[in-house]
Amino acid sequence: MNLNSIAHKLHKAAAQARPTTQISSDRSINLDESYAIQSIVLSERYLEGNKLTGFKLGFTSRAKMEQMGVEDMIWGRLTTDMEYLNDQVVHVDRFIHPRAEPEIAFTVKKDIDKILSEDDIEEYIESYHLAVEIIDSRYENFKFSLADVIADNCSSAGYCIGDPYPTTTNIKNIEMSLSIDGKLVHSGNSNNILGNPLESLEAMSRLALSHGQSIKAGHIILAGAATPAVHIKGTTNVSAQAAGLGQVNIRVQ
Ligand code: OOG
Ligand code: MG
Repeated sequence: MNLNSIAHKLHKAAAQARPTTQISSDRSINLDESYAIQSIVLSERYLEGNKLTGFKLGFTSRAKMEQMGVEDMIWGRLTTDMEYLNDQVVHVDRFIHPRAEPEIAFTVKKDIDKILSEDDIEEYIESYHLAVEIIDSRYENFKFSLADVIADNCSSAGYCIGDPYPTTTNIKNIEMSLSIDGKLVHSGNSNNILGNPLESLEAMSRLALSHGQSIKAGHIILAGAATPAVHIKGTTNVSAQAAGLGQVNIRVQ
């Protein structure tokens, strides 16, 4: 199978909410090929009228690496069809085996033209948010290699961003948690994300620059989860909390 047909197979699996086999079970691919497949998958989404809304990092915490059995950071793209508002209903039938995780998100203020450090935040970042990310691997049993998951746009499926908080808000060393139907299921510290969640801005700007991908004003960046993800089929309410960043809810149907 060439890269186009692999991308098409992944796009179809997402569109039809039917799992597919791992690429690595048919042939070996390197990470450059995986990112090339991801770009083609995204072109198919754009052709259907969806627009790029931002970016996500994955496997920025040990908790996530260990849950999924991988060892490196990855990045993917977010699109308009993945957006949910706080308290919005999420119809899980559009997904295969969705999971949710609490995240920190950033809204970009100014087109990013360099690798960001903490000193650049005021100039380039508009606001901080708590978020819930919905991930949905297009592979059977949510099993993949690093190359597989990159090609699959890092399992990106949905995201819900909470209220904006100014960049003077402290987001280092804060507790983040995820509750399902009112019961706490996971909690973790924001510093589990790369030692401090602001580091994700450095990582995302560096990765985007090295792949020739521009990050523009208005884009969202998801920093990666500080806790493992939880299955959400059959639940009714998913909420994330983080000290100082409020709460984000999705209603699952
Ligand atoms: C890949 C996506 C990882 C995160 O926050 O670490 C991710 C997956 O676990 O399927 O979104
Ligand atoms: Mg995530």
